[in-house]
Amino acid sequence: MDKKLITVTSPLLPDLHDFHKVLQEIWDSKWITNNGSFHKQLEKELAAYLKVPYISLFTNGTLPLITALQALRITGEVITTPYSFVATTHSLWWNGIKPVFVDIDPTTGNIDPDKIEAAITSKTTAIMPVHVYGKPCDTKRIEEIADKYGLKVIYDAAHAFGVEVDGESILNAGDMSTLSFHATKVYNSIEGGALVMHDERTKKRIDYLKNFGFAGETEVVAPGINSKMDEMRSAYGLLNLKQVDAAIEARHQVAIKYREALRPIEGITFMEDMPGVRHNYSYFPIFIDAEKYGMTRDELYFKMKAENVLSRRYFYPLISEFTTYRGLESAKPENLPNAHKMADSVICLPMHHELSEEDVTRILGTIIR
Ligand code: T4K
Repeated sequence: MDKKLITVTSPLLPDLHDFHKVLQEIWDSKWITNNGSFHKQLEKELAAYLKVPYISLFTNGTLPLITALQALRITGEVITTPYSFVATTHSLWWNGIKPVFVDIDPTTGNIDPDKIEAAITSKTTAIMPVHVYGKPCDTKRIEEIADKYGLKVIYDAAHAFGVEVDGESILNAGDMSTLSFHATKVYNSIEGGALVMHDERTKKRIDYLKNFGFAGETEVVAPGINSKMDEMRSAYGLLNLKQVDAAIEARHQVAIKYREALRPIEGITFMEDMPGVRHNYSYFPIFIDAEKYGMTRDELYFKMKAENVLSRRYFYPLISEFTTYRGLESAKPENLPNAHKMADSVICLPMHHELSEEDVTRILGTIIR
């Protein structure tokens, strides 16, 4: 008999009975989208939970990236990382902006601040770093560079829900930060996302932009888009917010078990917790040194798959390797050695709140021989 399928993630789901109750309220009110009461309440509760001054909800984590670039009127070239999900760079492409890839720091997987300045040209207007796997970027160094050259900074914080450094939300860094509430994330609203900003004026502008640019019944102040979160997802999101801390703690316990078991294994490395950081354990990447481990990354990946353990090679291939981007000068592999090394050696192990002791033992059993 086939072994139970273990997937890389599993969505955090609200109690169905509780969800029915809120659906009944929505049915009774007949207000199902366009800044309804659940939407307003979720914005309020998320801002408090995430310790951010202002937040705007979106339908996914890609549209806030596109909208932030619009709101800040970013043009020309934007410095970014090739080690992310394609949505990061696609948001630039959709705004007619040229992405300029900069290599990553081999310990965190995030853009290497030491390499940013060399990539700045007269056309550079912004930096778009990613807190990959929820590991905080070196926001201080990035801010110094941005200030020196008069650049905006938009953080793709899709993986960084609830991440804090010395008690402060990582989402407060830069000009704006974006979040994804996709089903595969630590916190989900099925599909969903958000944009975090520092002031009320910017929030107002973003709220116009995600509603076609409408500033009133008959006034359109900007060429906006439609990216409004509906009442069903907002209500679902409110229920999930109540259990996200427990889910993060369950993930933490899985990370502890993985680290303990994998530490002695030759040819396998992983990322440690960073001092002063509240991590969210959104992913658990391991890196395979084929020579020392005695098996390539892909051999291990397919071996796990054959045993019904579905890990993922996030983020392989690099964004710079996709046909849309590979012709760019900055996409040349010789410019991105650390990113290539990480992409070629990574496997993200299953990581979610429902993994049992037995599951973890089975996953580790496919790796430890
Ligand atoms: N920026 C960054 C850095 C991102 O990582 C992402 C998204 C974005 C921006 C854009 O945010 P969104 O517009 O997506 O909100 C997934 C997600 O679709 C994507 O949200 C995510 N990053 C990316 C890293 O991963 P896939 O294609 O790998 O997911 P999929 O469908 O293969 O699912 C993975 C596993 O999760 C499945 O094997 C089983 C489990 N699963 C998945 C779904 C959808 C479930 O158990 N239930 C489900 O409903 O892209």
